[in-house]
Amino acid sequence: MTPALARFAAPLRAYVGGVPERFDQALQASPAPIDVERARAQHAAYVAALEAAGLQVDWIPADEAHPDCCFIEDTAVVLGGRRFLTCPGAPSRRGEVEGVARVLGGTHLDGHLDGGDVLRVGPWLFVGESERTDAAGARALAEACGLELVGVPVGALHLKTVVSGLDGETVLAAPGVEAAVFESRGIRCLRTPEPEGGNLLSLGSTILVSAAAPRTAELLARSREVRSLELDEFHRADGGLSCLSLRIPAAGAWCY
Ligand code: CIR
Repeated sequence: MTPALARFAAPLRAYVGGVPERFDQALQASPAPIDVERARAQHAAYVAALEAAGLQVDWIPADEAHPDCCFIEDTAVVLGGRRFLTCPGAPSRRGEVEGVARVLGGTHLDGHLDGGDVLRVGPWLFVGESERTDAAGARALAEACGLELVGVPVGALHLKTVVSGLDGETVLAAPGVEAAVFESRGIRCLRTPEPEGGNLLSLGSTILVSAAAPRTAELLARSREVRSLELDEFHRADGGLSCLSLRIPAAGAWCY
């Protein structure tokens, strides 16, 4: 099937990465102490929420050489029934890909790209022009999966730090994100009042929202079942809901 014709559907499966002992040495924009045991408890609740939403969860063991390895979304992209392995923008994270490749398989992409910068909506591949993703990485992925590349300037770590997909034609964006790039393509762009609300996970009838974004949860709870999760240990390492898993759609479908 032409990738652009795939339908939107909730993910069926997800890969998660174990939280390593050295997670307290993960990359951070602003240094803040991380409690690894508490992070593991928050991660367990996250996995339980994925399972409660009906996803089959498969684990990739923690890689003790790489403190950021639980942010598995950045190391691979699954699109159009194909699995792509990235070369993450941060040099210290590039070694994470080997462990993911052993379980997932897939094709290595040229250039640098973090999965957190990739948001597919219908026939478009929105890719954050962040400090982690370069033009070669974005182009390599778009060409390999046959989708139209739309570069999005990003003032955050990743595109999906501030924009998430809600359904097949709607995204939710944090303050400061230019809505025109989506709206000019017929994609509805809802606004969240909170920066932390920009990263959420839409899993069919359930939406996972960070407990750091209560107003976003309230807004979405008007029409969907919302679960709030405590993720502050991951927020301290600049991560959120999407980066902790790699979601796999059904054959012929795409998901967030
Ligand atoms: C990093 O700086 O790479 C990690 N500490 C956080 C990665 C978060 N990933 C994501 O939002 N997709």
